[in-house]
Amino acid sequence: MIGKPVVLITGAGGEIGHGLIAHLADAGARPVITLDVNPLEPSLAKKVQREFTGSIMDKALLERMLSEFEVDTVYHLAASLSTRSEFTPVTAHQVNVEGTLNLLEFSQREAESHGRPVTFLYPSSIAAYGLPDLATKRQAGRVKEDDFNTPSTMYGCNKLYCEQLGRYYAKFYKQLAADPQSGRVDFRCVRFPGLISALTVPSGGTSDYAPEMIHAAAKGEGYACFVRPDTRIPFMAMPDGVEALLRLAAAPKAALTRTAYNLAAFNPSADEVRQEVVRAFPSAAITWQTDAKRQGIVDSWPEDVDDSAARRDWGFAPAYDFNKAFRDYLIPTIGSRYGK
Ligand code: AKB
Repeated sequence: MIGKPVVLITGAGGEIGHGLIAHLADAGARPVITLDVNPLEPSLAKKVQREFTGSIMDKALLERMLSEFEVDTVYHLAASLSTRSEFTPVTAHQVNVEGTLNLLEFSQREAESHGRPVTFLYPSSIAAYGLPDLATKRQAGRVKEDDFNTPSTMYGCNKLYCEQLGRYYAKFYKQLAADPQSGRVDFRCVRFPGLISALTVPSGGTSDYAPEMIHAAAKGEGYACFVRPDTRIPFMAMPDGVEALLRLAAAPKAALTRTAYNLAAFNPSADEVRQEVVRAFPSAAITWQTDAKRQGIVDSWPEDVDDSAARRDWGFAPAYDFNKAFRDYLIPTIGSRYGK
């Protein structure tokens, strides 16, 4: 198989992977190989050149992939999200940090053996922030990348550290060696807000209340929202998330002034999401049942982020604002998904 460079997507069966595989397959330019702990849905599997079912912790499997494929781009999407990670912090650290280290090392070795850099796309998160209290959150406004980097969750700590790990591989890897090997991994990272997909329902996250509310209403099911109505964090429609990854991957390296970029699109309160859902699905039965602990996590995330660096350096420009996301993406796509 060595010969034609391929794109590797880890965690390919997850929310972002769905959109990314479809996009890369439709573009047809690059063969895609995938790694996920679960087999891909048949509709996705037929779009990829080779599907590996296994763990990012399995070094023997990564070794096999290294020997069989020339990978020049990695989308490392596999992760344990914020709510799930709080129940099993050590496992979360293994998956989110050790797993990422395995993929960075895999990329370094791919780059060394093929003599050109591997572009490594990494989705970090607004969970990398930790605002100390609600008053600070409300005053902070659009938070910049380097402010409030004091996360309160295992997932947030993992994401923030892996941003630094990627920067280390890109700029300082083995800096004391006789023949330093940095720059082989071209690490590029976005800090995603909560993502809302019409095609998949997330699991294990804490921003999940918005997508869960929408999908429940589309299915005709009631939903008890686990955060207060005034809760506000940034969100983005999934097609903009996928487009951002592709655009950052394609950006000229010389244009990039950072390794980690904030992204933002819209930031409704939970009640504004409810109002929009009720407008689309008038029989939606949404109630409020605050889970104080999960609320504490969401309250530590910013109300909004400053994404001016992404807009300036690589032309990030989300197509969907709040109304358009509902009108042109979520409602038509979710409606047909559940036969409404
Ligand atoms: C989560 O809720 O854990 C994720 C995230 C904000 O990164 N959706």
